[in-house]
Amino acid sequence: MGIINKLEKNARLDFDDGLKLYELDLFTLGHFANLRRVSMWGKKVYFNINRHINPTNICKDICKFCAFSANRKNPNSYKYTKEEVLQIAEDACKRGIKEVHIVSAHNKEHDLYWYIDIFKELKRRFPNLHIKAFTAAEVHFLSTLHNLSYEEVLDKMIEAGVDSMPGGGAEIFDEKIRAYICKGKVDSKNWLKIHELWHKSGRFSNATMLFGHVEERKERIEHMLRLRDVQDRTGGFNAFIPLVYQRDNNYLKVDKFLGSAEILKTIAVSRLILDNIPHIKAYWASATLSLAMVAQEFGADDLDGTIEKEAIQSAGGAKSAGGQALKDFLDIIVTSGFIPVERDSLYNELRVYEETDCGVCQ
Ligand code: V47
Repeated sequence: MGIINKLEKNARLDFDDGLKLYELDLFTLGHFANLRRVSMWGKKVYFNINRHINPTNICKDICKFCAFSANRKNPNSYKYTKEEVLQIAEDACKRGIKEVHIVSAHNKEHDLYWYIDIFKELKRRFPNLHIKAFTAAEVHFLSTLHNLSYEEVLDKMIEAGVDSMPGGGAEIFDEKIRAYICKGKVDSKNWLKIHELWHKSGRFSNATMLFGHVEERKERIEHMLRLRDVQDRTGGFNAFIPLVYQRDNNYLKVDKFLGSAEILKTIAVSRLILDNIPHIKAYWASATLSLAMVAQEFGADDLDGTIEKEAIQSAGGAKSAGGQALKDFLDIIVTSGFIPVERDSLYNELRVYEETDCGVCQ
């Protein structure tokens, strides 16, 4: 069956189909991805009101693509105290944030019990605050540090009040590329295993893919297919987040850099291949807000959140350090012909905005 035929029949796509999708012209591909997106979410664009907290940038690993961790290119190392993390969260809660997204560098001075104290205290003070914490790479690091199984680390996270896991640390699953860009980090099998175990405990997580560096289309497709396999078994991934590689201040030498068309194609391909993951997030901090908004016509249905302070993409050159004002989300969503929907971390709808709620319409 030809690729267009398969798309028209909503047939499940395989690896070769993924390559063929990329060969389609941007608008044909976008048309099919948008049909799929509209059939699932209509004209809704999801976002949440959240705060990112990165307690330290002192890392035992040196991922070549990472500009956030302290190294020769980023001499500004930092390490928050527990009280500082709690204070940041408390201030953010006063401003109405509903989720803290806590991820960190791999630093043995901030061990599992250091974080557990923070999670427990956060839940004590703010029982309704959603704690999204620890990438699978951190779970792997902490399990090695304490000689605990993954299950034991995950159980301790649950006991301390962690609600969901973010999708970071996935990078690109291809092991040859991993060995080159992030040697020493959790391998792809274990990244997937940790999420599968988390899902089996009845909880949800997200999955990222870092693209636009040394990988090729075939590795992106393989990455998506491996996620789809896990999702067939667990149903625990809420969102797929293709992260656009930021090129500044790191050790990865990349001559070519991706144009918008390839970014949009990758988002569209992910919508079509990942037929079992409900949401595709065009992460504004890595794609820019305007391209993330265009991506809503190419399969994405989510922008991520207001973030308040963004440290990872911005270290690599993105203009995301100060987060995003809610008003800007609302205005750009409405002027693009979509409906802004504030969601919680698990995609329950909290508020569907009417045009008259938004500054642009007043
Ligand atoms: O895992 C590091 C990536 C990720 C660079 O789950 C880079 O909802 C681009 O995972 N260029 C952390 N990306 C961010 C992340 C995330 C973000 C938003 C929402 C969610 C979610 C997860 O950032 C890391 C790594 O893959 N990263 N360096 C860079 N130069």
